[in-house]
Amino acid sequence: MQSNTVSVDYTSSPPSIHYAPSFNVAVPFVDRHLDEGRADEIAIRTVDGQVTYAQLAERVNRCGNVLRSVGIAAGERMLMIVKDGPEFFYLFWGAIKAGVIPVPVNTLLGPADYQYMIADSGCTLVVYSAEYVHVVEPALAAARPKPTSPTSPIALQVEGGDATVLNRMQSVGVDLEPALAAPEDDCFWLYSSGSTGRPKGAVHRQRDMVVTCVQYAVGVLDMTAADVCFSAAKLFFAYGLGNGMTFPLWVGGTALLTGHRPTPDLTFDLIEQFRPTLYFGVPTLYAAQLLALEKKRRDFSSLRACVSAGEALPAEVFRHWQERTGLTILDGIGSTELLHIFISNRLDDCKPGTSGRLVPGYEAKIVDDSGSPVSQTDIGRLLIKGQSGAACYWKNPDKTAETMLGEWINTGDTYSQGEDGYFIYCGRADDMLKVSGQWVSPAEVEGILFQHSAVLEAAIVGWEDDNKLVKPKAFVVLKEGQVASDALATELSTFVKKRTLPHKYPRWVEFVPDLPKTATGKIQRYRLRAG
Ligand code: 3UK
Repeated sequence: MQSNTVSVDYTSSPPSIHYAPSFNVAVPFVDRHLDEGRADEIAIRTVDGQVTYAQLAERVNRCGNVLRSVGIAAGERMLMIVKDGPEFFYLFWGAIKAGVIPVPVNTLLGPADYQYMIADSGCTLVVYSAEYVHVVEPALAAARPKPTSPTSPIALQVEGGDATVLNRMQSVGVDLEPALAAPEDDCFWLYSSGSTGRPKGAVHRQRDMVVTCVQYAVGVLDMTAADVCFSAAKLFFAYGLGNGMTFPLWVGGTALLTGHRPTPDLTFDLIEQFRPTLYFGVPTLYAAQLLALEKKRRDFSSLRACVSAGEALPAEVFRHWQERTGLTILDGIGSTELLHIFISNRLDDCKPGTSGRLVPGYEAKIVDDSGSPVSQTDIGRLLIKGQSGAACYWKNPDKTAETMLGEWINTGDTYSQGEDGYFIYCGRADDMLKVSGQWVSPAEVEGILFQHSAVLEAAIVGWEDDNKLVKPKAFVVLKEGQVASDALATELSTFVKKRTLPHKYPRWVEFVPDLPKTATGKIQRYRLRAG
C-alpha cells in the first residue's frame, strides 16, 4: 500500500499540493499515520474511551468490508444519519476507501426530510445511530420503490443490536484494498439549503478535504500532531467535519468527540477534562457561554485559540471572551460549497468585527449585479475561487448554474473590503438568515405560521438581539375578528417551535395591519428590516 500519494510543499505560498494520478484520500488521512509511526497515538477521545491510529485504520477497513459485504458498489451513495462518535469516522472513511460515497446529514431532521434525501440521493444504503430509529423507519417506509429506483435502500443501524454495523465489523476481514480514484473524482456530499426549494447535495471531490487541511488547518491555524480539536459544531456540518475530523486526522492529532448537544456547561466540562488545544464554536454559543461564565469561572488553560464561523461574530462577543478567558476567537467565513473557511482572521493578524483576510490559496472578487468588480471598499456580492469548491449540486443544473460560475462560487453574501484588506460582512444577498450558525429560510417559517388559524399573512426577517446576533422576527397580519395580544404572540412562537428545528422559531412577534409588497405581490422584507 502506497501512503505517500499526496505530497505537500509547505514552503511555497500558497502551499503546493501534488496528488498521484490515481489514489484514495482515505489513505493519506488514515493509513499514512501507521507508516509515519503513529500507530499507538490517540486519534479519537470520548468520555467512553479512546481510539488509536492503529485501531482506527483497522476499523475503517472492517467497516469498508461490511459495506462491500452487504452489496454496496463503488460510486453508490450511503446516507449517514449518525451522531458524533468514533463510528462516524469508521463509516465515513470505510465508505471512501471502498469507493462508496458517504452523505452525512443533519441528525435533527424529521422523516419527511430524510424521505426527500433518500429519494434525491438515490442512496442504496442508509446507516443511522440507534437513537434515530423512530425518525428513520417512517422515512424508509415512505421511500417506496419508484420506476427510477426500483429497489429500496438497505438500512443498517450502527450500534445497539445484532445485525448492526458494529456487530458485522467483527466477522469481516481486516484488510481493505483502497478503490482508486482521480483527485477530481466524486468523494462525498453534503446537503446545503437555500431560500427556495429543497436542500441540494453539494458534490465534493477526493481532493477537497486535503485542500482545506493544507490551506486552513495548517496554513492558518498552524496545526500539528500536538493539537487536540474540540468542535461544538457537529460532524455532519461542513464546519464540524473539518474541525472535528479531517483537521486532526490530517496532522496526526486528536479529535475530542461528544454525541451530546453542546450546552455551555458540557463544553466547559469537556474542555477541563480533556484539555483540547483548539476549540471551535459558533457566535450564539460563545454568547451563551459568556453568560454561563458570569456564574462560574472555568479553566481554559489548555486552549491556544478559539475559532468561530457559521455567522458573523460581533466584536462585543470577541472582546468579552478575550476579557473573560484571555483567548482570541478567530472569526472566519466558510461554506458547505467551499467545504471550509476561505477568509479568516489569524492569531498574528486579527481585526474584531471583520471576517479577516483571504486564506492563501483562495481568490476573492466582490462584484455588482452585472458581475463587474465594484471599486475598492464598495459593497457587492462575494465570489470565491479555490481548489476545495464542490463540483456541482447533484442533479440540479439550475442551482448549479446559479452558484458555480465557472471556477468561481457565488457565496450569496454581500461584503466590502477595507483599504487594509480586511473583509467586512454586510449580510446575505438573499433572504436567508443564519441563526446559531444554521440556516433559516423565511419562507419555511412563514409557511408554518400560515397553518395557524389566526394568521392571514406573515413575514420573517432577521433582527438583532442584545448580543447583536441575528434571530428571526415575525411580522404577522391577523385574520378578521382575531385580536392581537401578548398571549397570541407567545402562542405563535410556540406553534413554530413545535413544528421545526428549535433555532428557527420567531423570538419576537409583531402584529401589523398589512405587509409591504411589490407590485407583483412579493413581500419586501428589506422594508420590514428597516423598521
Ligand atoms: C454564513 C458567515 C459571516 C455566510 C461553514 C465554516 O457556515 C458554514 O457553511 P454553511 O453552508 O453556510 C455558509 C454561509 O454562512 N457564514 C458562515 N461563516 C460566517 N457569515 N461571518 C462568518 N464568519 O452567509 C455563508 O455564505 O452552513 C462555516 C466552515 C465551513 C462551513 N461550511
